[in-house]
Amino acid sequence: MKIFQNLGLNKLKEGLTKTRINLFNKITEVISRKAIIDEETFNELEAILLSSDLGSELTEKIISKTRTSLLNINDRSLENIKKIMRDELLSIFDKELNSINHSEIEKFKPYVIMIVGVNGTGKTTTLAKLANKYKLEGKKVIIASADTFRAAANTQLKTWSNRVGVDLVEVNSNDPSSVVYDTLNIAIINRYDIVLIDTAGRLHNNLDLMEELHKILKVTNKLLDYAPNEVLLVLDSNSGQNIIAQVDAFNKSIKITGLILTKLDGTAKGGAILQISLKNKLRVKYLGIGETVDDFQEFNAKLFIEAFIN
Ligand SMILES: Nc1nc2c(ncn2[C@@H]2O[C@H](COP(=O)(O)OP(=O)(O)O)[C@@H](O)[C@H]2O)c(=O)[nH]1
Ligand SMILES: [Mg+2]
Repeated sequence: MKIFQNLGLNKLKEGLTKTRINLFNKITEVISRKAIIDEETFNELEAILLSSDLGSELTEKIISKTRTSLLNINDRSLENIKKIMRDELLSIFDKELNSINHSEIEKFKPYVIMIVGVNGTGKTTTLAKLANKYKLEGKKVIIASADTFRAAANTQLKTWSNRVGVDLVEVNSNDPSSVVYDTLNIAIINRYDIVLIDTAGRLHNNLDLMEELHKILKVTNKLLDYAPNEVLLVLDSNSGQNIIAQVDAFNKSIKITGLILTKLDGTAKGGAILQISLKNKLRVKYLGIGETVDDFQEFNAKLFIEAFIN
């Protein structure tokens, strides 16, 4: 277990390499250049945190805490300054957002998860990763291929379902809600544990597409009054501040229950997710750190923040 955790942390660190090197180099540069820590240092630290997309509110809190702590503490080493920043960030998270409640899943059969997000963020890949995770946990998993918008989408999902070894129903329809209807019926009759619904990459300013999401929700709700159990919004970490607009738009239109951040392996701006999660009181549930089904982790604020300001 310990080895596994270390592996996970290393992978996360690897994934956050760009963000970390970016932050680390800049912070080191600012601190070691100065003989004393003065107001200018704090301004520079503030600018560094802002550049990683932490946002002004969160940055302000961290800087203000660092300033007061340093007034009372003699140790002004780089290590200590980073520790103060890390601890403050973590305490904000601990107060606001606790960890995932896994026992919920056992209470529903099937437990229905819908994956949404704009085009290319990694919805289908993430769905495959989730399918793999649940399959490995011994769950009976079925996929609803409700991205009927793109011809290649179903083929992509079919390939994933074969590779992972979970089921996908072929529904001969271009209507996403009828794909969901048929898949859910099969899931109910055959006592599946988990239904994963893939959806089309919708532009968040495209009302027609949002309308389509509503139709899927309606059908789901008609068959199972408690469903969907989760609506997970997939965000590409390369999008930087733009993910704020995406969360706002989706959250306005449908009730998002959690966030998944993908492509952390290729960005220097991992901070935006912390900002968004706090602002919207939305839990980050998983992280995507590569293209294979294993490049997937449950979000752990402590590990994330440690890898972030290392
Ligand atoms: N590096 C990296 N690539 C990813 C990750 N997640 C998805 N991708 C890639 O992003 C591209 C779009 O993914 P896809 O799942 O088809 O996005 P969708 O349009 O939202 O369904 C594909 O090339 C994926 O392999 C990730 O965590 N890291
Ligand atoms: Mg897709």
